[in-house]
Amino acid sequence: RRNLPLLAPHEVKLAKLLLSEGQSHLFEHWPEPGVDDDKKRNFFDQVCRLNSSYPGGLASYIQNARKLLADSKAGKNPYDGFSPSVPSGEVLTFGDDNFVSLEEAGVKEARHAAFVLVAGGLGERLGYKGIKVALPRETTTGKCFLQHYIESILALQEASCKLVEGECNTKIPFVIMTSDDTNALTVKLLESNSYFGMEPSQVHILKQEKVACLADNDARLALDPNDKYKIQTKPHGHGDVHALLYSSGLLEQWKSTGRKWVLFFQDTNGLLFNAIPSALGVSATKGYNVNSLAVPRKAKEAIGGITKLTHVDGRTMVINVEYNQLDPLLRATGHPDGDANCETGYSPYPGNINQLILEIGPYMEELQKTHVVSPILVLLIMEVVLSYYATRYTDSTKTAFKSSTRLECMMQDYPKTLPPSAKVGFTVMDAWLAYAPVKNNPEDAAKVPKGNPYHSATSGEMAIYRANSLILRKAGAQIADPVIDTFNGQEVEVWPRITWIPRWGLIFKDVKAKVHSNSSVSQRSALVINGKNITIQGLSLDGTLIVNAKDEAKFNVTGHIENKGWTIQHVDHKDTSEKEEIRIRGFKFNKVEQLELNY
Ligand code: UGB
Repeated sequence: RRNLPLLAPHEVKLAKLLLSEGQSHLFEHWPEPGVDDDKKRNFFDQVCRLNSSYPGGLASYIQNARKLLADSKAGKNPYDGFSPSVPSGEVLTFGDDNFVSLEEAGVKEARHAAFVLVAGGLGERLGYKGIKVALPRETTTGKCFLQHYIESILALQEASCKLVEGECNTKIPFVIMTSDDTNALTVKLLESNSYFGMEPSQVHILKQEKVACLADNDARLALDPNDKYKIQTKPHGHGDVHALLYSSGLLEQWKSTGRKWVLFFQDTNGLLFNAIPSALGVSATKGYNVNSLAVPRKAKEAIGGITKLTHVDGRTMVINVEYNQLDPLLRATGHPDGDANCETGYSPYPGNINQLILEIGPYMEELQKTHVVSPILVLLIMEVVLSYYATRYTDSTKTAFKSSTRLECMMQDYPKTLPPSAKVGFTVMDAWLAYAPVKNNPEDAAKVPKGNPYHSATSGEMAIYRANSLILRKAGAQIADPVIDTFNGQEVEVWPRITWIPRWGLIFKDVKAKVHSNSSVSQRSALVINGKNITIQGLSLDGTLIVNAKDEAKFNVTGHIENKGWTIQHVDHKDTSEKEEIRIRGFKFNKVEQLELNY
């Protein structure tokens, strides 16, 4: 009180709140009134924001934190009473009849969907300075992730609308959750590129707020190391998306206009839209309230494992167990090898790729119910696990943290709030088709155990070429085998650099209809298909070919095309003369010669 300047009534209230929650240390270093008064007022502005952005306010945040930190210190197992077993789900095989009919069912449903991209994360593991959605998905065309996502949603919208008799004006809503770390750059990227062809009214930005960091087990708030009048803050995890969708009114609006599905996805998976149509088809045909996408998982891979948990009282749930918790859980429940591969060479627990499809009706009802009972219940249920995830101690006494911690919540924990009657399922697809995130920096990627995926910019781009080559092969074309090369210390397969716009090859049936088996592409080739109605018949490509056809223009690519093409040049990740987005992938193209056809 001695050090406080004259405060407004709401500031007095906040000061009292902090003091009653054991936070007097925040004021201890404050000089007498008259000194730094502006900074002190700014401090209260920040406290006010932190107080209003967390359900139940700061007091609730601090109390939750204290409880979770005590549990963590006591080594309480978040899965106490549960034993894990391998769940059963839908396992799809790319290109077979079941897959093709699920894709068609998914496209039909797409006009009733809304897409939600969680893109508030800092990308600490990648260490890239910009926002991750602005990174090129591949550098043959240089199109960024966000452009690819938007073009994919628009292609789905167009294809889905075509299936409706009469007029269809559906505009699939697209939500991007940002944070203070990503918001301005995301908005700028959209605005400076005319929303990549999407109508601006289709795009909704929801910004998540950060939460206060915690300095010790008493949940004393941490001060910013660079500013003693500021509380240090960090993102609260992707789980914020549920509360934001609910409180923004978007869910209500979607439900009242007949939308049926919400699809959540992450910032840098360039293969994701290969999996969306069939997975949505699974949700629709199986009537799943929740459908998580999964891929075969290598033991110890940094993706969560989808696990069936059975409680001693008989309750069961199918849920993601985060990658750092699966091993201890297995060891504690009679599996001495912990998180290990089985005879297939993979972990028996499918890997969660954090692509969720929720049925809007039950989702909305659940959030409404939980909101009415207690606005913080959803968060609480989801946060229980996360204090374990975020807190690292300096030693076994568990008194000091390696760095300040905070509560976090994860979007895939949503099913934990559901009653046992909910229809929760998952769909497994091949990783080559569905999952190639860009999460790890070159140094860390190079240390990944041999055989496990790198999840780097290098592997993320090479995975696109591999997937597209394999899809064309399945469609009958002769695509040359890859060569093995090493970039930034990572050994990868280098397939022909084949890319296409989503309108060209949204589902396998489209690709099959446009590619004839008498076509071939050599390993050193690059092929860019940039037009909806381009067909490939009798093409023999050995070099670089870019085909552009406007709008609905029909164009058949044929004949033998040979040129010097684009060679691949190695780039060292430490070579600062190259742009960061090139350095992190470890290669660039030397565009020696190409043929560009415009129609
Ligand atoms: N994100 C936010 O929008 N806000 C935040 O506060 C934090 C993140 P990471 P993570 O698919 O490989 C997840 O950091 O959390 C966004 C799953 O939990 O890339 O380590 C962020 O922008 C895990 O089970 O991943 O691990 C990004 O788009 C596993 O499935 C997304 O959230 C793993 O992803 C994910 O953030 C995976």
